[in-house]
Amino acid sequence: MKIYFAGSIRAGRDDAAIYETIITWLRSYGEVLTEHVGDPALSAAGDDGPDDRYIHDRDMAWLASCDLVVAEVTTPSLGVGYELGWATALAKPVLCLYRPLFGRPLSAMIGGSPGIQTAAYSSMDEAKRIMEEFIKKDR
Ligand code: 6IA
Repeated sequence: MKIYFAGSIRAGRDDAAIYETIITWLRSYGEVLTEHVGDPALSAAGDDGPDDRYIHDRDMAWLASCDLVVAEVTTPSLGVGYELGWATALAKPVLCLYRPLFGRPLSAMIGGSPGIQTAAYSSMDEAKRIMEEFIKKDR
């Protein structure tokens, strides 16, 4: 199974350690195409490819080829929102995990999308339970 994980990069790396934990867990279910998103060495100012066009085209090809998408959206990111829009247009199964934080409600375009399953979590154990249920769901 090919899994596309999405999380904030240029929008801020505060949750990079959480992305890394999720990616490590997802690896026991399949190939995570976007492992670099959880790389603690990747900073919001760093670079990971020759240029933005390369990154965009490579990520879009991965998105088109994946079996499902898992996103951590607590840190709102333009890039993740763009990926989620495309993922729903491509009819991919999509799970969005977020930690409810005071004063920062989830975007209505994510929470209201019929193509996206959203789930709030407050611990990694809870996030793992939600992901397991999502991955094992009959489609
Ligand atoms: O707008 P953001 O940068 O927060 O968007 C993050 C999302 O876009 C992630 O889910 C990635 O899949 C994708 N993305 C954005 N930048 C990159 C990247 N390198 N490499 C791979 N995927 C990316 C750019 C590094 C950057 C710090 C210059």
